[in-house]
Amino acid sequence: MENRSISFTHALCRAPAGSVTDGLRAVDQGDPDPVAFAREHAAYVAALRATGASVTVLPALEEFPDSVFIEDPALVLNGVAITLRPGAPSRAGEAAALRPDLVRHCAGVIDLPEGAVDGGDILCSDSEVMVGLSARTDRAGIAALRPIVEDLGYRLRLVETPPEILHFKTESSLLDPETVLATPRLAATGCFAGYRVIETAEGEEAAANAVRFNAPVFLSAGHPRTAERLAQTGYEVVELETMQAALVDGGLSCMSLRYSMPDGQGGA
Ligand code: CIR
Repeated sequence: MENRSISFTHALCRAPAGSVTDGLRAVDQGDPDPVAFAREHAAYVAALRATGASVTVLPALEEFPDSVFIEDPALVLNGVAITLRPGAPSRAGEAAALRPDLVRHCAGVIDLPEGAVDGGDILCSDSEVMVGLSARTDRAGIAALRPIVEDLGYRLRLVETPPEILHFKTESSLLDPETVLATPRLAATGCFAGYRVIETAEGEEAAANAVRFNAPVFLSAGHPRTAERLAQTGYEVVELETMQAALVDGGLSCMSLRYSMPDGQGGA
């Protein structure tokens, strides 16, 4: 399917749990407020739906404080779900908890057999799946993922995530099949050779975790110069609040699993 990396018929989201106050974070800047988080999340879901996609919101999982970040335990390619192996011990059980929903909604489910891979380290274009080595994603996981991805018709490319970055996609996102939005520090590694790269404006690095979902690019609010750059390049920019997610190192891409199903399938 053309533009399969930016055109989606479906998304799965998970409501934030009250326990999101215990979510993992590199630097403590205070706990998120579950009520405000739920409000931000509802606006996010509404924005995805406004593009015409069918969006299912799964119930909160109190036993997994970070489970609102549903991108990390799975990846869906060509309608087929791959359960991943989140690298943080407190998140390891999220893939098994999500699996029955993937069976219900997707064309098939394949389990990553070994290693560690977080979905936040995976950036997909139409033809390739870039997977960033990180504190959460290891070589064994990437090696196990490679044949699965290749069977689904993509190339897999291992890339390095600079050590101070949580996930590869914390500092990058796909704007269209040939264009990436990235922080200058990630772009400087050269990992996006062959892509057009638009860099976030100085001091607006947190804008790099954007989401192209059908027509719009969803951008974290409060990054006006990056928003302007994207608008001037011709993208339809829609800003969304991410203050609560940011307190636990989350952003826009982390809060949905985006995929497409042939007419009449999926979204059960
Ligand atoms: C974690 O550390 O796992 C969560 N607090 C944040 C996960 C963000 N997910 C993502 O970037 N894909």
